[in-house]
Amino acid sequence: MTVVLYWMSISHPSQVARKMLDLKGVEYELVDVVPLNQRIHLRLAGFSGGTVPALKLDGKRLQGSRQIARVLDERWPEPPLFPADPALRARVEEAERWGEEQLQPIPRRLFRYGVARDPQLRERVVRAQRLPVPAVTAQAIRPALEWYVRTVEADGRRATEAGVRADLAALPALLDHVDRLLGDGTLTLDPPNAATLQIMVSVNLMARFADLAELVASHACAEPARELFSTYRAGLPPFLDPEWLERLRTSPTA
Ligand SMILES: N[C@@H](CCC(=O)N[C@@H](CS)C(=O)NCC(=O)O)C(=O)O
Repeated sequence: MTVVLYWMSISHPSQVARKMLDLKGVEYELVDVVPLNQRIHLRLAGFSGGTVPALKLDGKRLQGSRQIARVLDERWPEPPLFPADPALRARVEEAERWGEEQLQPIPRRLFRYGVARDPQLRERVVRAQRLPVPAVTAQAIRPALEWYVRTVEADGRRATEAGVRADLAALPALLDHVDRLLGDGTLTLDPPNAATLQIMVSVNLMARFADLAELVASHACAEPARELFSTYRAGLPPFLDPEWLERLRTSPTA
């Protein structure tokens, strides 16, 4: 049996896939995909899609954190990522889908907006990723970043100013929803289910963005998110317009 995870350490759905393998106690090989090279690298490795996480399992190729969750749970049932009770399972699956479609795109979009618009942030990220000749690389990747800025995510938004401002406006209510899912037991912590992992990784990443740290810390989900993904290091210094953040602080749901 061979298990190979194609991942990027900065990618939050990649962190979910790795965490699931670790929880199941599966031995696996890790392949680091260089950021912005996903499409080429994964096609060369025989995958049909161009995103991480991607998993080779006994010759089968799987992509997407939700698909990977299901296949791993079938193959290694303990500890379970989904509850056995059908009604409970439906709740967890719905929360997981919500986490992937509504929450997961937000930190990715803010990140893309920041690195596309802020040259200093871009160079800092390039250095942190140990890409060669950082100053030159930071310039060279601009066209690719512009392409990603225009990409429409599952929630219909792009990494433009309008998209990012819509994210900031939506975020307090989304984090309140995470707290409710924790409070009503949909998101379990011991063991964490697939929805917990899918959602908490995004909460964790947003807490590591200096601009959002205060907002996230004011929610109950901040603590379990930090504990679950304590080794995930992908922070960003402030890069958003302080005026937008001021509105976030004074918005009625914040
Ligand atoms: N919803 C997918 C998202 C995967 C995804 O978009 N991964 C990003 C990194 S966080 C990626 O590889 N993007 C490359 C691209 O879209 O070309 C999942 O949960 O696996």
